[in-house]
Amino acid sequence: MAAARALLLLLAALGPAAAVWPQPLRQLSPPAAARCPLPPGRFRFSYAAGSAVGPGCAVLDEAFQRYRALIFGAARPAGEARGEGSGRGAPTLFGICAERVTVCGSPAGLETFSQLVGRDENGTYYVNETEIVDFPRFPHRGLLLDTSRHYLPLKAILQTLDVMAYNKLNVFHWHIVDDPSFPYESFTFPELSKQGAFNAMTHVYTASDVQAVIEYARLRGIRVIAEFDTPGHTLSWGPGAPDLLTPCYLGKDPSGTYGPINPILNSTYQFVTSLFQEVGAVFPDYFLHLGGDEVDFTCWKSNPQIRAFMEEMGFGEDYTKLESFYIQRLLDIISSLGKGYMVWQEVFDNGAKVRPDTIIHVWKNSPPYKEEMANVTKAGYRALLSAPWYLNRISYGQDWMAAYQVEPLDFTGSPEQKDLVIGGEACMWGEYVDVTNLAPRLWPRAGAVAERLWSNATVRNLQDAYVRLASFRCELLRRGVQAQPLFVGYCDHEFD
Ligand code: CP6
Repeated sequence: MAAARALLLLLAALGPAAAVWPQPLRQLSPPAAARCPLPPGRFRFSYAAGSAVGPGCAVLDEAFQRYRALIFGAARPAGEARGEGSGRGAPTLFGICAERVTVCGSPAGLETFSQLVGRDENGTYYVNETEIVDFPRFPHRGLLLDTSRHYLPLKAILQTLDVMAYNKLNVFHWHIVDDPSFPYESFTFPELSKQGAFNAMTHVYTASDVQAVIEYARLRGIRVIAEFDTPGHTLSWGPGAPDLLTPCYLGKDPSGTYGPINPILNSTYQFVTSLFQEVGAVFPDYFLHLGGDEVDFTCWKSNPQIRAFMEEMGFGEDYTKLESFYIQRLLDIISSLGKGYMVWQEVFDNGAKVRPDTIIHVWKNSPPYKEEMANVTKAGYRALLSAPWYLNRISYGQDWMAAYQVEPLDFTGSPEQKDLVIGGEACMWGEYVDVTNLAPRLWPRAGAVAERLWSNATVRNLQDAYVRLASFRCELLRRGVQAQPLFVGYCDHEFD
């Protein structure tokens, strides 16, 4: 794994070790660890003397401010709003221990530190002496939100990004549009949201909303990968994009309903070129998610022009060939825009020729996902796992445990194949989720996925995880996140 990506957190902070979620790579606490009080008025974060970054690094400068507020509450003593982290290597004094908290790298280290801070009976903040070296197991630790089945207000997305950062999740997969609604406000094709959003005034993401999400995520060490799923899952695109969708037929006549994107018209490819040109520029991440899942062939089969095209191309009755014909052209368009792509597993299953750096997103259980992971990596592609992590699915009891017990590399394959697994994503599909139940359905269950993707494979003891996750969930409540309970019990701050 690239050294540049290393997250190093060294805490020579001054009792029993606090539990951290997700569990760090190494955490050493001396048997007789000293307890160091943290007086809010005197505490400072600073850059380590040998740190590669220093004051002016917006990601860390701003993280210092946020974590001060998270640890001590928003109120800060007069005159110290500025100057956090202002001196490179300046001694950061807190309390009698006169120790220093030093951070090089990502805001994930600050998150770990914040979880080590406790508060005693007298209200004094403290940390116990402990040394932590930490690094993620997988580089891609994602969360998918679906803003098409239900529109999620900007605030709910930003709060989710906060909680992702608390869990050290680092990829926000924004499944922004789908069949039910098109909330993305396109400047190239404004009609798409004007006619495809639930409400074109109130239920849209404007250019400035999208920028706000991207910047908010960036400051928390999170990448934003947008998904514009085609050729299926596009019904909401139809009203704002004449001739884009396939007209379905009933006998010899159009039925008035529409199917997937029409793959046989040149105008289709002109449209997707322009749309993805825009989307590729708006979302700075190298990767776009192109979807490609669940294409229903019924409408294509009913349409005489499509059938004539199938005949002409020699596709016979195999509509997966037509699907691949579309995907192939789409992938070439995305490549020509200088972007990389992720796709749902059907694109691979149907044999489309994809670029070697393509990421195949495994979501189905037929074939069993372990077989699919083996097949994808055997073919030399990078794999991303979601099949066991559909958090929109709920069941009575402690269902976080099933998500936690998944082992992404538990499939038949060589070490080289295992190296191609870049991580996974928890998915929150939106059919039954809106702003009222998003947070409790996500948290702390997505935390189980976060630890599986961050911590060592050997970290899988359920009793131990239960204790740490229950305490982390109480910390989420303290931070204002409506995270649901794991089981019977209480939190100190549950009514705050
Ligand atoms: N929407 C899109 C969905 C799903 C997928 N793609 C989905 C399928 C099955 C379940 C949950 C979600 N709602 N565009 C599959 C990737 Cl159980």
